Amino acid sequence: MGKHIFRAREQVVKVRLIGRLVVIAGLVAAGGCGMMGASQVAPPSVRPEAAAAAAISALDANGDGRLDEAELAACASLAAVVARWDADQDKSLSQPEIEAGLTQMMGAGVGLVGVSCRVTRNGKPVPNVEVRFVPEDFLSGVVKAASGTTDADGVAEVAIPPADRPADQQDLTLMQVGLYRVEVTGPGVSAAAKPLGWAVDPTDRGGTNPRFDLAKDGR
Ligand SMILES: [Ca+2]
Ligand SMILES: [Ca+2]
Repeated sequence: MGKHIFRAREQVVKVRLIGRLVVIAGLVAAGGCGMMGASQVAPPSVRPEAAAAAAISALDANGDGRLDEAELAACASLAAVVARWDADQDKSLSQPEIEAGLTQMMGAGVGLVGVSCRVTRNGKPVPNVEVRFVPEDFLSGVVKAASGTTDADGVAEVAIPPADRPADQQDLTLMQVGLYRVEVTGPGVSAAAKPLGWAVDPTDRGGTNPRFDLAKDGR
């Protein structure tokens, strides 16, 4: 637990330094580092045990109780966290591993996060496309969808609708912690392309800002 808190706090410091993390709730309890946000927004009320069970139920095609590489191909956000969540290193995610990962992710106490999503094709920015982050089905109803449009640099600030943001944060682009499939739509992007995926996870040392290159899978 102490390690998880340390990692979360380290990430928080890192994110704050680049001005991306705006609201922190629950860190008083988790890390004792004091009130850091103007208002408190709780993490989404995800129940890790139920969400992990729902993920296995939906994705475990061969019924062995865990999600292997082939099964994870249907869920890009879980595929993106295998390296960190696969505790027994069998290249599969079991229900307890998913539950533990979600518990850690939500346990960081972060309500809303600023996420910059960069879209490129062969390394070049793709402007004017919409990136839509849709919560995975096993988190739907709890985690809200978020979206943004890429600028000339191919960067979209991804946010939930203003109506879902606190009154004092209407001018900030923020979204919730969670696992998302990412739909990229716009001129020149194949509508039939398989969704990408991303975990908005404040405990990920790699950060919360994804980068997608559309050429990688032939989009
Ligand atoms: Ca399986
Ligand atoms: Ca495993």
